[in-house]
Amino acid sequence: VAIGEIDSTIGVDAPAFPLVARRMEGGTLSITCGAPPGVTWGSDTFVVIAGPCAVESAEQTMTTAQAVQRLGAHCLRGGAFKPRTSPYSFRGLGRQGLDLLVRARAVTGLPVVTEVLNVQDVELVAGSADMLQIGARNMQNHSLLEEVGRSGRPVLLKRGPSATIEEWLLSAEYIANQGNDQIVLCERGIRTFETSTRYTLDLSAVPVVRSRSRLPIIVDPSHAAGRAGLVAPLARAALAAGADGIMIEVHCSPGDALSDAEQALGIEQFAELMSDLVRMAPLLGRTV
Ligand SMILES: [Mn+2]
Repeated sequence: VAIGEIDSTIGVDAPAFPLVARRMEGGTLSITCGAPPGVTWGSDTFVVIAGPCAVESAEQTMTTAQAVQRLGAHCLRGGAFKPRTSPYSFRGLGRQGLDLLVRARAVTGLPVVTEVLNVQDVELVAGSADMLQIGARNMQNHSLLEEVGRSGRPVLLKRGPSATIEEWLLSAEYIANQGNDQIVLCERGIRTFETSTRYTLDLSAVPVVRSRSRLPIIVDPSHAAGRAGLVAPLARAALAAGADGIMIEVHCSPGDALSDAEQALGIEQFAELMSDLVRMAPLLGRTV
């Protein structure tokens, strides 16, 4: 079975989530972000989004952005507004962080993917970002989903760590229901009994979503694994499983990262991963 080909259950989910369900015809939706020609998911390209967990400074953002661009990443990630488990952790630079991302885009040409945390910031973040990320904690924040739906910007919708695939697709339906079907799904690990990884990466979500939804799906191995040493094998597995891309945390100096330091790849590690992906992709009918 070729990548993107689907089984005979095709179309059965249409009543539950008619706008995002897999249809009899049409295949996977193409979702594009950035200035034309832009970056497209749902094509032969295995799209790599890379960058720091958080925007911390001008130098850290620019150095990391230029490095991932040089190594072949397609989009830049970086959090300006950070949801943190503890209110005392670094919570991002806010507006100033958005400005740094815009400067990094101007220099590298990479479209910017960044998280929006609440309804009142959607307009502000949409003014800077090429793609709005809905984080795992907000997957069922329905007023936020509707607001990004109305924004018209492409949306990266992460799976909640305790959400079923069906609940995730229903959340996507909330966005599409506002007239915006420019949605890319992102598997980022689910909560299980296993403690040796931060979360358990549910790679089966890739073929399951492929069979049930017409939206592209990518994988975030960084937050699932929680440790840098596990990121590359899981990223390679995502490509092999048929994902449309990955999102990877990369930092110019991982030991100094203000958030998610344990899982950030250094520039050298990211270079090795990109080289692996470039060599693997043609076997799977993809290019990186
Ligand atoms: Mn992070």
